[in-house]
Amino acid sequence: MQDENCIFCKIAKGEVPTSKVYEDDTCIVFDDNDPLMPVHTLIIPKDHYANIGDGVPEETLGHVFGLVGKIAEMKGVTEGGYRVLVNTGDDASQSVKHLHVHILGGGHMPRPNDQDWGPAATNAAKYGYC
Ligand code: DGP
Repeated sequence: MQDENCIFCKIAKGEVPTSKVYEDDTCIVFDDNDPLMPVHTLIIPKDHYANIGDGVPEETLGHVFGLVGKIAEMKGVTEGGYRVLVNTGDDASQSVKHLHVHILGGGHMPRPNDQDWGPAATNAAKYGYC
């Protein structure tokens, strides 16, 4: 299951070079090309699913998330801690429509809060958005 126009499918097939961290039959793991943190790595299934809710088999989901700890260890962020993030759909600003799990670490990350979320935030009025 591939989408010929999908950049992550092209990475999975080896058609686009990337800084690969790990690969097995189900997944490929590579560093984000626009890192937000010193460690910013993406785990993707090789098969194309637009997002986490796109009928991904439980076995595949289990495999993807089962890799998180291993990759965090490989990237050296288990001691300091790390953030696992799955943007899903437009409201979450998902930019690549192929399921991917972000692993972010290598420094302190404040909690995202309503102030960062603009007019859609529950306390938008407090910050003068409405
Ligand atoms: P998201 O906003 O959750 O859809 O994150 C997509 C991420 O994918 C974003 O942080 C940048 C990264 N990305 C997009 N295209 C490429 C690429 O061609 N190579 C690599 N390594 N990362 C990419």
